[in-house]
Amino acid sequence: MKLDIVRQTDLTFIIIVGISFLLLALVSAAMFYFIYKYSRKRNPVATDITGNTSLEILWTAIPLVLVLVMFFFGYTGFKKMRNAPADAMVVKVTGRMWAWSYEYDNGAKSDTLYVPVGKPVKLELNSVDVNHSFYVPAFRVKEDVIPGRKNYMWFEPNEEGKYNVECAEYCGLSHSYMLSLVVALPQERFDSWLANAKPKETSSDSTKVKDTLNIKQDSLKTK
Ligand SMILES: [Cu+2]
Repeated sequence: MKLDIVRQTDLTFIIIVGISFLLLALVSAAMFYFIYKYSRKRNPVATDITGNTSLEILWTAIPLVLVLVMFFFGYTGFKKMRNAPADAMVVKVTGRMWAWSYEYDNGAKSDTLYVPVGKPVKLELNSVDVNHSFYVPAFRVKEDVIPGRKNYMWFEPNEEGKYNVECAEYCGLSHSYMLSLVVALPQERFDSWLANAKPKETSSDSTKVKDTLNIKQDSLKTK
């Protein structure tokens, strides 16, 4: 089953793209019709066209309704995305060049985000260096992660599985490697994972990679 926010985001997208295509078709059809009707061959002397009040009203009213429809879907979806349920589980997310790390309320740390299925999760987003953007395409959520500024997002996975996390804000040399995973587990399996998870730094491998990259970055700076 699709998540509420996923359904609403996709619907909003389809409505806006649908309206755009409809307008493209109408404008193109009118253009070709006028090219035909008012070509020099059929209409050698330019026709003097003056205002048309009912047309003016029509092409003001219809776009107004269309814009209000788009605003309605956009705003109701946005409001849902910005209002995390009060009982959400809070996880602190830290973005750095070039990895994500997660900290749970018992102090456990990981570089994969483990969450229980069927429970809202609120992520508190923070960056220690430059601007990043936390993006989980499967849940249709994306938020800027800015140093010195608190930001948040929430979602509620309703199916067990692995979901990609990407950085959606170009943040330096290895931006494209700034990938991670959301792993949604059944509640009991999540509980036992959390109970066994130790407060530790992200895995030594990724630290090693980061160190090499930092050296490269530093040597670039000195040039
Ligand atoms: Cu980034």
